Formats: sequence, C-alpha cells, structure tokens
Amino acid sequence: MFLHEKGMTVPMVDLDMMSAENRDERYLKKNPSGQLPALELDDGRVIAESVAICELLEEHAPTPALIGSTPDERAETRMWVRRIEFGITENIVNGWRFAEGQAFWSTRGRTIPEAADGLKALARDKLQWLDGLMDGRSFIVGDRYTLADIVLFVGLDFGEMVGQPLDPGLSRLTAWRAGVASRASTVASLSA
Ligand SMILES: N[C@@H](CCC(=O)N[C@@H](CS)C(=O)NCC(=O)O)C(=O)O
Repeated sequence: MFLHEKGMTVPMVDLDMMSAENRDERYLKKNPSGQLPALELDDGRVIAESVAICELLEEHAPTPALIGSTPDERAETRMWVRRIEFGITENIVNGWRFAEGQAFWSTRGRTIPEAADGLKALARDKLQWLDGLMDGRSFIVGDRYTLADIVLFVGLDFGEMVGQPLDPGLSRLTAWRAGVASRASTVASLSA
C-alpha cells in the first residue's frame, strides 16, 4: 500500500512463509529476526521492520508525504503508528499466535496461551478508544492519509482473517476502513 501510494516499484522476491522459507539459514543471514518483509539495499545491508522500511522509502520519495512533510507532522504520525502497533496490531497478532495460530507459531517463537484472550481484549479496548476519537476525522491523523492508516488497515485485515473482526458497532472506524479499502493503492496492493 505504501509503495503504491508513492508510485514506487522495487524488485520483489517472494518467500514461502508457510513452509518457513523465511526461517532458513540463508534468509536469517539477511534478517536475523526471520520475518518478512525486508528490504535489501544496493550495498547489501538489510532493513527489516515494515515501519523502518516505510520511513526509508519516504526519505527517498518525500511526496506524497505518508509520514509528514514537517517535523510536527512526522511526530504526529509516529505517535499514532506507535499507539496502533503497541496497542492494537501487535495484540491482535499475538492473540492469534497464542491461540488459533499456535500450530503455526510454536515452532518459531514462544507462545503464551493464557495471554491470548487478554491480548485480544486489549486490542478491542484500544479500538473502542480510537473509534471515540474519530469524530470529524477522515483519517487517523486528522485529514492526512498516513502510514498510521496503512498499519491499522493491514492489522485489521489480518484480524478479519483470524477470527478477530472489527466490531461493526464501531461505526466511525467501520466508515474509515471502507474509505481506505476503496483507495486505488489498497485495491492494487490486494490484487498484487
Ligand atoms: N514487526 C514486524 C512484523 C513482521 C511480521 O510479523 N511478519 C510476518 C508476516 S506479515 C512473518 O514474517 N511471519 C512469519 C514468521 O514470523 O515466520 C514488521 O512490522 O515488519
């Protein structure tokens, strides 16, 4: 979604996550966390963590700004990205890893089954809190479409797949999500 918004293309290499191709020695040499995505630079260095990759892409292609075009704007976006990752998306993912995703995850990292329900509930609490703040806002950061929208949209899309759907009673977030889903960059990304 970030690349499509920027109109950028980068050469892509697909790895099969299900057969743990991203956990073999060859990939771990590039990215010791063993996770996708990773961006390999021309000099061989590897940048992992999707938010760090997006930050780098924005430095190379500042417009349209998806993080911000001033220090204040960038700080606002980063504040929301952190709130969304720490409060919502990471809890959705770990809630799944420790429950329905255990068979997939237990060979890759620790699982804490007793934490699953609580993590899912934490994500729901934060979504309710965020919904209450969305009155009059088109996007997470007011009227700017940013990386914060992309991170949340992708996390909710994953939640939808793993039995943690967005509560339709959260009407502002439901409307926000429909808007993001209809963006050309989202449509292009989902059909890639
Ligand atoms: N914090 C990382 C999370 C990356 C992540 O969870 N990647 C998933 C795919 S979306 C993955 O590689 N899963 C397979 C695995 O961990 O083996 C980021 O934002 O890039």
